[in-house]
Amino acid sequence: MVATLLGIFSAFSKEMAAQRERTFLMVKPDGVERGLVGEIITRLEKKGYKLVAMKFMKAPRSLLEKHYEEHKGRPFYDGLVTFIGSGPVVPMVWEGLDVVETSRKLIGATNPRASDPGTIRGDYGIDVGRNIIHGSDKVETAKREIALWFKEEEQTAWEPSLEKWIYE
Ligand code: DAT
Ligand code: MG
Repeated sequence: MVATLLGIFSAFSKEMAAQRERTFLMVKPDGVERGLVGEIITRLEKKGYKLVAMKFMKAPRSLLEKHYEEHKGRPFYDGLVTFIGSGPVVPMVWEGLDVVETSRKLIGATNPRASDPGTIRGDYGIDVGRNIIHGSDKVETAKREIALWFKEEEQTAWEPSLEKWIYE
């Protein structure tokens, strides 16, 4: 009986762990210049998400063109790619239950003027072209973006000791 219950619990835990998807988040050059890297990481850590990978780098244009390929042809595309390549960025991979959708809520709407107060863009931004942070919009997009920015071996598997206080 106990063994059966443990078995069910273990299967359930594994299922929960499997649902802990990953997303790609990146502090943009304006966020770096404005000293918001620490604040942004703090918000994600305090929420309970797990940091899996992080870099500090100036991104080559070829990488940014791939990253933003869905926007190719839009009027803001060239300016966007040039701006994101103009200074250092902090690309990161974060993991957690429903992290893709929920981190987008923490980030706020694309236009910071339409972002709710309490969100990163709502608290720190004004202009759509200076909206501080990027976040993947879907699980599929996250997979593509993570693979674009990080090698498999740069994504660190670890079990934070606080997990049992974050997940039931
Ligand atoms: P998001 O970053 O919220 O996913 P998006 O994918 O539609 O938004 O656009 C990518 C980035 O391009 C966005 O963060 C800022 C810039 N951008 C979007 N729409 C814009 C516009 N109308 N004018 C200037 N920049 C824009
Ligand atoms: Mg987007």
